[in-house]
Amino acid sequence: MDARKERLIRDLTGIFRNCEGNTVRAEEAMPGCEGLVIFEDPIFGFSSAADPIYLTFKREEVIGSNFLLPAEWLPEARSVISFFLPFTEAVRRSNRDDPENISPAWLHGRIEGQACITEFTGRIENYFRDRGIRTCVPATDPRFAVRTSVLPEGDPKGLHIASNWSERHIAFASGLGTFCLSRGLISVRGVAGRYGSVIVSEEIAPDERPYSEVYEYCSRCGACVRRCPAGAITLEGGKNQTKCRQWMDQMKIRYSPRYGCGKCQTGVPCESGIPEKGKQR
Ligand code: B12
Ligand code: SF4
Ligand code: SF4
Repeated sequence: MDARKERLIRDLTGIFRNCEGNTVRAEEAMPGCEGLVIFEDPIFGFSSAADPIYLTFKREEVIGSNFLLPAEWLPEARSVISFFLPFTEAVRRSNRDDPENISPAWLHGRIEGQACITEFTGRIENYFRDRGIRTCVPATDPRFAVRTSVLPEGDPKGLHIASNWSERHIAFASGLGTFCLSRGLISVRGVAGRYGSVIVSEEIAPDERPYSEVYEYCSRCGACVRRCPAGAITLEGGKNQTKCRQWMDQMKIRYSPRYGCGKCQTGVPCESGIPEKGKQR
């Protein structure tokens, strides 16, 4: 890796370590969660804004025509920085045992964890802007939108839910990991965590994608099928969006003002690493 990129990764990691939102504050903490650290250090992946893979995301079977290319978000776009923030062992462990109830730490990971990502991407933007480089964070851009369409009757996926900037697809393009049966993106640090990204006008050497297949890292062990309380995942059909979303709507009522689930991402062989093929948890 070139020295410039190494220094950039060191700087960005340092920026993350200064994010106050990575620790749950007393005034927002659910019982037992005060001082909880949500994420471990990020891992990064880089891609060229002109990578032809981004054009393929406009195909309806991948994301759809609503997907906006990096240059549609930021006309001067040169590179895309994608990152994965693995949940700490404390967050992951908390959601493993109870098959139906979502742990307070996981709920914090969903809500305060996303707020921490917003803080992190905001600080990354300041870092680049101080150096005269233009940036865009689609996740916090007013143009960000999610489109939902009903698939033809009999399609096991139920709905096609597609945002105009899908963090998992960006991470896939940037060499961070591949999709899996439960539809998460498995990185070398597993599936339990969250993704984010920043588009910049600076040229940064892209990373290679160390895979060739969309679902390469998934062992198809079926553990997520057994874990899902909504019966939303099958080995034959993958994840049914309608069932998952309906379950999530119930969780919004049960845990208001928070929500979340992630049973398919904890207590499974892909929780914190690439699963070994042929092994069950
Ligand atoms: C809408 C949404 C939801 C919806 C729909 C989920 C979904 N999978 O689309 C609901 C409410 C159900 C949901 C639930 C959850 N979500 Co959600 N959600 C999103 C959101 C906002 C947009 C998703 C999106 O745009 N999908 C786009 C569609 C097209 O994706 P897709 O259908 O899965 O894509 C398939 C096709 O592209 C196909 N394909 C076909 N041909 C080809 C060719 C190529 C080259 C490729 C690459 C792919 C491909 O492969 C893909 C996988 O099957 C993202 C944030 C973001 N902006 O990205 C978070 C996000 C996906 N959610 C996330 C999480 C963590 C969750 C939950 C665990 C909730 C929680 N925190 O407790 C659950 C997990 C559900 C699950 N098993 O996936 C994380 C995923 C982290 C990870 N490790 O993968 C994200 C990325 C948020 C984040 N910032 O990290 N979510
Ligand atoms: S639990 Fe097994 S089948 Fe499910 S996503 Fe992980 S590796 Fe794939
Ligand atoms: S988030 Fe929950 S309901 Fe949705 S697929 Fe995963 S385990 Fe099932």
